Amino acid sequence: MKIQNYINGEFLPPVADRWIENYNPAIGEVYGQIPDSTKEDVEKAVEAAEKAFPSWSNTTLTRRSEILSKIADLIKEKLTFLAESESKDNGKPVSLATQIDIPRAASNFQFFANAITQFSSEAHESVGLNAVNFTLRQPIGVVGCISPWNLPLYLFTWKIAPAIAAGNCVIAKPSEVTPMTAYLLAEITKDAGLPKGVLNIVHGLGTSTGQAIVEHKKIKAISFTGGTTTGAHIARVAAPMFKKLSLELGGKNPNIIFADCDYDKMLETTVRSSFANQGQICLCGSRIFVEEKIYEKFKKDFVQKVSELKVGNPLEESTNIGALVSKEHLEKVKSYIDIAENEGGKILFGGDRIAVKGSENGYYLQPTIIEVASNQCRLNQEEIFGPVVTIMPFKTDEEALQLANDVKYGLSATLWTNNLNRTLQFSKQLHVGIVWVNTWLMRDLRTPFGGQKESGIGREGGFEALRFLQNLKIYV
Ligand code: TXE
Repeated sequence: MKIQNYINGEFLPPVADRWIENYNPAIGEVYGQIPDSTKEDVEKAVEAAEKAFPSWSNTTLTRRSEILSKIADLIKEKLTFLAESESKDNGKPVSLATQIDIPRAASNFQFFANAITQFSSEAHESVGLNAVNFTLRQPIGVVGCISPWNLPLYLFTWKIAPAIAAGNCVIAKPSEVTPMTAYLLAEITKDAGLPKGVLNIVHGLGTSTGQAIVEHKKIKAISFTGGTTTGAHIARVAAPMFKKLSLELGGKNPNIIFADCDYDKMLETTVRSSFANQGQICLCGSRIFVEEKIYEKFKKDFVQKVSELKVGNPLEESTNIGALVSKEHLEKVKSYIDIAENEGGKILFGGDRIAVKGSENGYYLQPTIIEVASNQCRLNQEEIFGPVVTIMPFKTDEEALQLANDVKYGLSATLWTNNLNRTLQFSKQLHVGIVWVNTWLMRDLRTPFGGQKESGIGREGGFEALRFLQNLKIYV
């Protein structure tokens, strides 16, 4: 199957007629091709977006909202097909795609369909001066959305929905590793009546197609989610053009467990926060710190629970852990297990590839738990982004806080305790964008999302996304 670019409302092959192979990670085989787009394709997309902008930015909020709602409805109607397509493209369990990824993609559109009707410019009366100051928020123009492979449609729509709701026209590039659901979304937006040129989807490699988007002078803002190294590169390219940037990058999140927590809930949630989506979520709690008093018990119980997880064909409902996204990524994750062995880490569970019956060439890895002696080891300092977690004990609150913050990333943290004072202290002092207390991965779509330190800059979600995607002007 050949995926096409979607430019100016039409499905088009890449100008240079070059193609990239698309793999099904569950079986390790090519099942399609995607455009290897060049600058010329991006140029065509920008022309279409520029042409569509005057009309789209003047389209009433009611109409924009209707179209976004319709897109949400169509995603829901096609839930099963989209979930199966996502699972095949990415290797994630179809159950996860059905319960989380695809419903969230629909919610992203529905949320911004509503939010845009409640979003407003502001006016401030200068009392006594006989003047009113208007703070006008206007769409930027053509914006770029670049998304990763871990939550393909979920993160693609997380960027596109607010961008078009805010009145912009979009050049979007999904990850070349997982292009399928973005391709399917194009048809959906067409059926929902989104005018041609408002959303243009250009497929291809990061270093060529993505680079062309970031370099294009007429693309005034970039919303990017991906690796920290790529984010730093994008910032360097975009800075001389003074583009607006929102960068949601990597994480190496602490999961801090105190003896006074609700143990059973903590254990069950920690299995999820460690291995959901094969550990390929920037919010996974990959560094587990456990209060010494319960360390040995936790170790035993955690290993037991994790050993019960079923690694297997992602299309089987009973599968807990599917395939990693690509061969390259599997090798990268596996290399960290080798590093652990050299660094003196002790593998408590897992560490090996798995040959799943009937899919022996798929990219499967056992969920892996490694006990480390120091937070300074590479395993605790670098983002592995796979089904690998480390554990180590701590004695005091001060030590736990120090360990949690002693890393270059600052995306999220999870805290397990029933002590209110400790909760308040940690929530204030953790250097992260989101702290979960006695829960994980729960977030109201109205809240601003993003990280500190090398986890990125800017906030997306709720009105923050709309603020980022509009320009401000004051007139008096
Ligand atoms: O991501 P990239 P990769 C982390 C994770 C992973 C590592 C590398 O640790 O192992 O990053 O993954 C596009 N200009 N995360 O290499 O390269 C690319 O095509 C413009 C964390 O797959 O950052 C894709 O669409 N675009 C993360 C997107 O950027 C470029 C999710 C992300 O790819 C580009 C994914 C360029 N020069 C990986 N180079 C998270 N925070 O959730 C690449 N791209």
